[in-house]
Amino acid sequence: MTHELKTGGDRGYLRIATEEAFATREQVDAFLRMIRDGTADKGMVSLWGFYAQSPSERAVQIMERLIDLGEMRIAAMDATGIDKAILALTSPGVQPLLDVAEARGIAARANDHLAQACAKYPDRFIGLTAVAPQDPEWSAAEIRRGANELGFKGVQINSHTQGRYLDDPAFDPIFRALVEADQPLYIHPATPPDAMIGPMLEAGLDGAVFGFGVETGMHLLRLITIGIFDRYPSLQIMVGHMGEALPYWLYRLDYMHQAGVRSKRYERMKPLNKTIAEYFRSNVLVTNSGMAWEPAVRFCQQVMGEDRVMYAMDYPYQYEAAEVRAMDSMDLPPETLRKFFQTNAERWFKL
Ligand code: 1DF
Ligand code: MN
Repeated sequence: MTHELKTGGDRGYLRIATEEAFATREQVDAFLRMIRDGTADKGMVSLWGFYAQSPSERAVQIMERLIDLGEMRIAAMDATGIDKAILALTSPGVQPLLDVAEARGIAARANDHLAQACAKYPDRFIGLTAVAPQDPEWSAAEIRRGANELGFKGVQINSHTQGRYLDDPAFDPIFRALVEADQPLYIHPATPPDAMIGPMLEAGLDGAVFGFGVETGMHLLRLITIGIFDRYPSLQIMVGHMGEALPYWLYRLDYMHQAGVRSKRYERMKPLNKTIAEYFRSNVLVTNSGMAWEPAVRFCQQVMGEDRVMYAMDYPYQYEAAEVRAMDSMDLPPETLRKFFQTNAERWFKL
């Protein structure tokens, strides 16, 4: 597994990486200010207290790579054979900001900045719209601006917003705008809110190692069980990290969910039009960000269908040439590999 990594499709497919992060200086400065003035939640202190302040090689290199949307990133993509990157403002976006006007401003300027980079490298960069869910109506308008004026191909929300989840009816304008624009929502992880993070934090398990996935998987389950896809049957929701473990749980989720519905144990748990597993085959898309692991890729393809599993690198957090080679070398038919790396992303992001 030491083949050369080239862009241009020498292996029969382009590589489109679908969960790639950038940051803006003012975003990180806002995080740092919140860490210093005591308004940051525990997760931000843990995550951005590390990346924005640690002198470790990992933190310093990731900060430098996050801020760059120019030649350094293009060179990194060239070196690992990544033809196109689908870029989004890094987690948690502007969602923890308490000053809503500041949150809107930083998100809008990040969107403008990303649009400029996409215009400069139109064959390499594709943008996702950043929003400030603290203001759902503004976010809906920004989704329309992203789709209609900036050329963006979807929207990224970094899980909870100050402990609030998207199944709260207050966020409905965001879903209406998504469906109207016919664009997918990528629910990217964030550190768990203070109400959830305690036992994870004390064990060092709050971040990408585990807490991210648990919290984001729960977020998607909250949306499914409230009936989001019955309300919006055309909506497509993407999650990374091989579905944040939910595909592996589907049998038990459906069994226990149906048992809960029948027994009327919870007021909130209502009958749905489909099983949870069926929604995974009609409305959920997964990427393999952070999970360059053939058994997990094949399992998700088997459970969800091979049209619903896409490649992601998660640059700069997991910039590993060996992982690209491992995914190239999966024991899959050429057409399935092409769907994984290229054509599923083209289809679902409408590239
Ligand atoms: C990390 C990983 C950070 C991912 C991220 O955004 C992120 C990390 C702040 O390793 O701390 O997007 N990730 O998706 O795996
Ligand atoms: Mn990520």
